[in-house]
Amino acid sequence: MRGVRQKDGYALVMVIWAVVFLIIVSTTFVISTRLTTAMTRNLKEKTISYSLALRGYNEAIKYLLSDKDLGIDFIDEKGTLYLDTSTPPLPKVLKFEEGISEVEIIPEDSKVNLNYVQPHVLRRLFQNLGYEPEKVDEMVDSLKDWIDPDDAHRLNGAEDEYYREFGYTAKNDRLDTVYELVLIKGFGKEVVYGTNRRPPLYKFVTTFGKGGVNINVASVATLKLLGVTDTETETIMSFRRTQTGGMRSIPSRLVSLGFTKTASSIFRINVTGRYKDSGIGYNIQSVVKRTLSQKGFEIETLYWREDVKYTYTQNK
Ligand SMILES: [Ca+2]
Ligand SMILES: [Ca+2]
Repeated sequence: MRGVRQKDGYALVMVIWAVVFLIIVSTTFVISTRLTTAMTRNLKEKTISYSLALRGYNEAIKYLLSDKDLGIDFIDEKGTLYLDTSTPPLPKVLKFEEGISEVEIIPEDSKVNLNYVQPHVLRRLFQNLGYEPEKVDEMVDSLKDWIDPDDAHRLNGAEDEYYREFGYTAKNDRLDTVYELVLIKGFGKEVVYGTNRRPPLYKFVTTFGKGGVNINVASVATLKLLGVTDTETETIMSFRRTQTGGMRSIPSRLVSLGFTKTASSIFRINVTGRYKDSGIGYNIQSVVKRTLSQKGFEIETLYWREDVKYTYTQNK
């Protein structure tokens, strides 16, 4: 009798273990099914958002190619880009059946070119951003030393012997991105990204293209930072509002402040595709160079970056 009972007990334990095992397996199955469903949904939303971003990007390129006036590109008070006076601007939000594409086109020569700027223009920019004269000297000299090929530092600049302490050397070449500034003596994160007291430098400078600023696409803030007076700014803005769509020739006083162009060739395209209200945005940042060839315009991609942005998570 005792042997039989032991046998029963053993069977019972086995049954309990089997039940526990089944519960574990089925729960895991439910959880993983839920996860897979969520992942599949995310993937679908991500893919459609990506295609919406690409469609927005293509519209931006098509828009740049539709320019009828090569002598001029201008922005209005709100920062909207116009290629000429007859072509309407590209809408900021393009609507498609599956969702939207938010498109922003920024001429890179609306900003000061760190690689080609004249020292006196750079000096004025730093002064008007509110930096003390000694700091301005340090920033201007250090940037020039960072770029120039030699190893002899300027009075307030820095070369390898200064940077070695931090584990790197001077670049001795042009900057590829504005964020590189944080490596240079006198700059650092506070200058590049701004503080409560000062605006971020990166918004007013670029590393793309060559030469000076386009007088017709510079923002009011940039005009002011480069030393343009309020009266001059009013004149510049009134040109943009009239039939001419900006200045065709630049007064010498404004040329001396760093404004040397009336049309643009390098554009930053910032697009975000959004599948309905999924909360997933696919962002593409690109910089393109537009040149005129015998066949018409040519577009060259200088920079390309993609990011998926999850703005919120919501179970549906
Ligand atoms: Ca144009
Ligand atoms: Ca150097």
